[in-house]
Amino acid sequence: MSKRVAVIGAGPSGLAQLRAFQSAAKAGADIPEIVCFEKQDNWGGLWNYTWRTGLDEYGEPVHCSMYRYLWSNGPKEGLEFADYSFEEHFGKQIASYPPRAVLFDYIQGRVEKADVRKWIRFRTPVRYVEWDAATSKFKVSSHDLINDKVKTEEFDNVVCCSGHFSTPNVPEFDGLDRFNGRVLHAHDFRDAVEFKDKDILIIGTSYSAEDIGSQCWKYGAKSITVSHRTAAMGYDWPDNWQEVPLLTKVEGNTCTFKDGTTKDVDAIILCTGYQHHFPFMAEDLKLHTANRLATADLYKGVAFVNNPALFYIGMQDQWFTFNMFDAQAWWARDVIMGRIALPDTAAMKADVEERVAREDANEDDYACIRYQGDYVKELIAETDYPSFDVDGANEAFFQWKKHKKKDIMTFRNNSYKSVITGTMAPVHHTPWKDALDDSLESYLEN
Ligand code: FAD
Ligand code: NA7
Repeated sequence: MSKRVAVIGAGPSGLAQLRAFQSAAKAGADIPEIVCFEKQDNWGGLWNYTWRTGLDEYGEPVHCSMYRYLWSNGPKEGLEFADYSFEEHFGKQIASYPPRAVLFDYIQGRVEKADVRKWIRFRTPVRYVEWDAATSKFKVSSHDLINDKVKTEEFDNVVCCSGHFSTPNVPEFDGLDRFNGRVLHAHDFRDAVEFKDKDILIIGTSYSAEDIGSQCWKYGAKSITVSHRTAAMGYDWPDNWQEVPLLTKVEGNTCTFKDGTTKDVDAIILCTGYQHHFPFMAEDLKLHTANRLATADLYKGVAFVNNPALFYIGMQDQWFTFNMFDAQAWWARDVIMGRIALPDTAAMKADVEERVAREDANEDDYACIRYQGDYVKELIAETDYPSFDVDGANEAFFQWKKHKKKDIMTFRNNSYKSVITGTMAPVHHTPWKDALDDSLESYLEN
């Protein structure tokens, strides 16, 4: 096949795309030439941890938003690859909420086995992507940072897998510029030990707020105050944890909230989410969407409606992650290889609208989980991605939500059944709150 395909990013989504093409080649298909551009020096995306914040050694924005001691925030049974089980990778079943290093190892195992590292140009950020109507090809400019060389090449397709939890959304609050403590966004949070014995204020109520607060609690923060814009999280928090309305002003170390109450704090952590940010895309190729399950402008959540030679993987808000990226990557592969035909623009736009309306009708998180599970089912039914028990994965998420509601500081001590191998995960040897060593070696001691 004479086609050339550019994949932007070698995180879980980009690696899913590489594995999708490799699996077709292994089955005897003639596949396009694949070039994957990755700005970091290794694969794994957000799971590739660095202590760095701000700019890296080349002056590039640091991609990593993960931190030390991060454990999976959902059960691994909800994300397991259908073509590469945890048991295949580790040689045994492991507990359900692995720390970052363990999941990184698992992600890496599949692509090492597939031998796709040779397709990746590391330390090579994509600088610009534009469509050339005259040739019906993309022009992709990338920067080889090590040799400081920029080059422009032609591609038939582009698959954008650059992630959307790396460029922070940073709101302003009155008085932050005069706060007598540290202000940071979750993107720059690295080590909860820094906040031992401190009073901290967290803004936001989603995953980052819940988990960074829990980390700080686990590693000895004096108190945690969480400020919400819309609604409190409402878990049964430990005694030194309180939920308050939105921050209205900061004077010295004193924070005032919408209900007039105040709290003196040492640090403010803005867990206020991220932006879909594609500075390297020409304006007519740029995805503009909120962080939601039904993204704007993507047919089947993947093909860019305004130019369906371009695909975006993993741009949804996520209950399902690795296995959903796989479903999307297999589907994009099959469009690129001519196995799936796209409808006309009007039909693609109608598909987007229908997904948005259906998401808007979801009444609660349980409906949202089913919605995303149905989406995964829909895509895998159209490709040869190994079918798996998506309802079983939904069930793991339902159990997870119930376990969180029961006790937010012990939910990670539970275990669930693999939907790929059918085996039950062991209970971890140490409860999460007492497990201070998050290394792979320690986790696998079970
Ligand atoms: P990313 O992992 O963000 O990877 C994108 C890649 O693209 C990066 O390697 C980046 O360097 C590269 N890139 C970006 N721009 C360019 C460019 N211009 N040129 C070249 N390369 C580029 N998910 C779970 O399933 N479980 C969890 O417990 C979990 N915890 C999380 C905790 C945090 C703090 C965050 C932020 C996210 C978490 N996630 C979790 C969700 C996470 O989004 C996915 O697990 C996954 O990392 C998304 O993969 P991705 O490949 O789409 O994006
Ligand atoms: P999310 O899930 O996008 O949540 C962002 C949170 O930030 C959410 O609670 C928002 O409140 C809040 N927010 C956003 N802007 C503001 C302002 N201006 N003021 C107050 N609060 C605000 O991001 P996360 O970082 O938690 O999670 C991202 C991923 O990281 C996730 O997939 C995990 O796996 C890990 P709202 O409810 O909109 O009022």
